[in-house]
Amino acid sequence: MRPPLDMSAFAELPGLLDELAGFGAEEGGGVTRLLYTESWRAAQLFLEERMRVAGLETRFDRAGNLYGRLLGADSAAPVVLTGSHVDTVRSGGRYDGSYGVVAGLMALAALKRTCGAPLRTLEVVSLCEEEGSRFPLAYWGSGNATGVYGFDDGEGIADADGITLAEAMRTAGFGLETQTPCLRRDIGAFVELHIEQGIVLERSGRQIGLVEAIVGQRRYAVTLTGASNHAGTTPMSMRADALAGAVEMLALLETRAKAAGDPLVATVGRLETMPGTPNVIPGEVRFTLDIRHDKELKLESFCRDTLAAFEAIARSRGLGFESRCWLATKPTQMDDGLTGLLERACLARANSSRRMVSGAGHDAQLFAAVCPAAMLFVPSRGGVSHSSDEYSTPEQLTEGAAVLADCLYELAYGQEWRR
Ligand code: HGY
Ligand code: MN
Ligand code: MN
Repeated sequence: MRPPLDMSAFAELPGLLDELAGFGAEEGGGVTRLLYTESWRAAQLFLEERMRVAGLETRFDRAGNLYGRLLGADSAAPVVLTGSHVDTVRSGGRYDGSYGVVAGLMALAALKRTCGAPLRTLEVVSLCEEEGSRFPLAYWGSGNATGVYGFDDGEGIADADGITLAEAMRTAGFGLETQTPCLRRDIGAFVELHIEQGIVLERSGRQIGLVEAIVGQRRYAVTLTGASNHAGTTPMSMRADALAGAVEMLALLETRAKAAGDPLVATVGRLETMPGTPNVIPGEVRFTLDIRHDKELKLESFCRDTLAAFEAIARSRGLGFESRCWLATKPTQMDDGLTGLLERACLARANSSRRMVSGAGHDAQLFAAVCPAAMLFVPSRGGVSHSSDEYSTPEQLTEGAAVLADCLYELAYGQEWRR
């Protein structure tokens, strides 16, 4: 496998990521770029301009997914797609998602400059709402592209301020009948480059992670209903304290998750108490659950038994209990053939690599249902992500981009179609 590009093709990559991080940048160094907000829209327009300057054909689909295309000689052949997302978690880092979009953009630009038009069309995509950090739904962009979501699925979904996804989409200039439909039936392969967001590569001293599988995950919205009452005059024996119930549940969740052992993880990322006043017993508590495992049956049984235990706690305290699952993705295998191609690209560049499971969810999970999909990782310093401390070195970022470009070259310029 002859690498078509040398590393100098990606020299600008770290700088471009820093520029992109300017959209939604916060004082403390984090980035908050939520779907359909002004900073998200500005980031997409910035990328569209960079794609256009690189000589790619650009287009948005109706959801706001941004594509850059390098048309292939055989326009009927399946499209080779790379990309990721530029929406972030609140106060997130500058590499999660953005790295795969910018590296993909630079790989297509460099392949165009160096190798001309490909045999098969090559595209890079910046997908919408991978995180699910503004709306209670994740993978909105890749879900629309792969048919998991229909366009009306955005109705009735609202953010914390009560703005619906459909309204926000229209405010950002998308969601119009006249715009390009989202569903793609022409994708032959999807390869996503991403930071690892974990500590495995750093601990094992490897440069590239070859993802064999991505964990399954369930996300829930839980509501506990008790009775708001006076903090001074209500005896402890007469309370229906929703927060005390939540505290007991969260302690049990941690005990159960530790007892289940790795790779099961369970997280309560958000908890709100109402009315949230120091001298009022909380009458209502809402919290989120994020539970993951790489085995579907174990994930299913842990969620089922944990929610049953929560209901028992609620009953014992005279609390109302309601849980709604708003995200359920199954553990997903990546394509062996594509992963082997990535492995050979690492060997050709003498990059050390290792196969691994991803504890983070990714858009590649959605594409894997409709075409061969693969992922490669570069190390995250200290395994930190979803934080302003998220960091990968310029060498790590450019090494990953070069291996991605090698793989895209084989798939789009190679004589025979590799699966
Ligand atoms: O939460 C995740 O797994 C990913 O960062 N969306
Ligand atoms: Mn993320
Ligand atoms: Mn991500």
